[in-house]
Amino acid sequence: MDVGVQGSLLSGVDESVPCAPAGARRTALADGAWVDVLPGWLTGADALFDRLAARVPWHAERRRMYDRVVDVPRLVAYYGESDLLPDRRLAAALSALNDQYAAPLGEPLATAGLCLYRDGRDSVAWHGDTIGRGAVADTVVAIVSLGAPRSLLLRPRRGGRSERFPLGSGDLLVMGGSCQRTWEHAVPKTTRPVGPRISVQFRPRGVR
Ligand SMILES: O=C(O)CCC(=O)C(=O)O
Repeated sequence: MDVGVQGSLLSGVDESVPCAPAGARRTALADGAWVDVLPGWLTGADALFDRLAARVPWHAERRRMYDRVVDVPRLVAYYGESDLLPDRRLAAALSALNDQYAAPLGEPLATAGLCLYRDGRDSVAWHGDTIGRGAVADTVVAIVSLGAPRSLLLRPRRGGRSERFPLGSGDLLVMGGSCQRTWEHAVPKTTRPVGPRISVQFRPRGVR
């Protein structure tokens, strides 16, 4: 028997292969953008969180902000399309997502960006994934959230009210259509005492 499966059965953690997220609920946003949400899509999410927290070569980044260089408030790791993902459940998740989204998108999700938010002081500022296809054409970015709950916010670039999507461990959120070029997303800081969260973002080749 597969040692990993045996281990997960013994520990009572359900690490079954995720199904294509056909039951995700789609919210149509303005300007041709949409968001699919499927709470609790990935079972065994806390066990996966623990493995990724320990195993992934997390690193800090620094960015120029005007005349200063500042720490990016989260740890990151990136797996390109020919890199081995750090856990086979991520490979299974990617495959299940492609069962759902690759055909309408016309290409597979291929890369995985990982962020580790150590606590509520870590965040990602308003942005769209506008490198590559996301700048000029519709695309898909699928996010699996692991660990502590945080909210992902979306706001239209042309102005207007933001939409809040609370994400818990194992939840799936997929941004599609024109979302990357007509809307921006962020995970704001919070003063609430929250534990660490890992976000796994699957994207098509070239989209960042
Ligand atoms: O934390 C998240 O789920 C979003 C991360 C994100 O938007 C990014 O890293 O570009």
